[in-house]
Amino acid sequence: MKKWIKNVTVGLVIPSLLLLAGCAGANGGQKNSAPAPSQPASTSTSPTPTSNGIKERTLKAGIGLNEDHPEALGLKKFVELVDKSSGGKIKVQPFFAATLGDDLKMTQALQGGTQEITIPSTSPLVGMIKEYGIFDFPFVFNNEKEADAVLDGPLGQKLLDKLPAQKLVGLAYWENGFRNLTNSKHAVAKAEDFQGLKIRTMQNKVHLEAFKALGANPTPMAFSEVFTALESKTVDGQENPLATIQSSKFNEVQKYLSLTKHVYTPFVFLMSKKYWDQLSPEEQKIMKEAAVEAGKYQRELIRDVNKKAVETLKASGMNVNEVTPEDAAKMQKIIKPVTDKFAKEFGEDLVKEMYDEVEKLRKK
Ligand code: KDG
Repeated sequence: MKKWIKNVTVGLVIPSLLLLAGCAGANGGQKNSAPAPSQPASTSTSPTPTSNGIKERTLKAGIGLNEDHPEALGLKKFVELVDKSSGGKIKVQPFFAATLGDDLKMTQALQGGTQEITIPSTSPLVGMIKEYGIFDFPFVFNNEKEADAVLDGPLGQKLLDKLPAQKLVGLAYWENGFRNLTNSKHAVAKAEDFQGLKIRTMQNKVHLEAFKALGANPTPMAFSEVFTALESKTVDGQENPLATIQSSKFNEVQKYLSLTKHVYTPFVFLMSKKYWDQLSPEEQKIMKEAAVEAGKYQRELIRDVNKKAVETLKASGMNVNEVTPEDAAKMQKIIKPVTDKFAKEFGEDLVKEMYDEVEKLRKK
């Protein structure tokens, strides 16, 4: 090869390889990569392009939970990381406690391009991406490790890959966690104890039908309305992870906490696809890396909070009860016709893949 051709080839190939390596590295330990970085759209409203592909930008990120919840602290970490790796050029403004709207409203704002980031539970997204409903099946995971392995593995990625068709980009899974029941009437330890209880559920048909099968009277409602509904006794109870029960002060309006751990809910870190497509590959890498990194921090934090929460909630006057594995198995049996029905709707192969993966993990 003539020397000048060789030099040009090396000059072109090496930077491209470095860029590709950088993007692959952007996935961190998680395999849930975002779609391939795309070129910035010419319509970008953001000013001052710089030589390293990072523009000055301001983004809005909203969540439904309070500012002291680990999800909020994870979001604050994301803000810091993005600020640092963009050299102070990209500013993310965080909004807590549903000030920008509930999970559904914010996700729709992302689709419309009027908000850039939200981190909802996967459950309210089921109307858009039905397959996310598999994570609403009760008693699938025994612990957080199993959930991490499935979410950060091929199945979690398969579901993230469905988001761009809905004008969304998923950058990482964070943890909402195992949900537990609270109510103002009585302790719930057995399947029969659900009978007649008016329970607020997320806006999700698996949750709705599962609680109906148990004999409860479920009402779907946005999270931001739950405290008032409990306080005014419009509903008797609700179900959420311990960190949320504590942060949202449900203990002030609920006497009984039953450690049902009936389902594990993931959070999914979403960005508006409209906005993502305006970002340079360097900016996309910054976002992806920060979402994954902040997610690792958030998972650790929430697990720590959950460990201490039972004692704190007890000390605040809540009556706390456990549910035996035998009683949990009875509840699961009652709900089985519901999950069988939804498995057909969401994809039996996908459901099988989830259970097979969990089985494999348990054999390790
Ligand atoms: O910010 C996330 C919350 O809005 C949310 O998803 C809470 O699990 C939740 C629920 O019960 O609605």
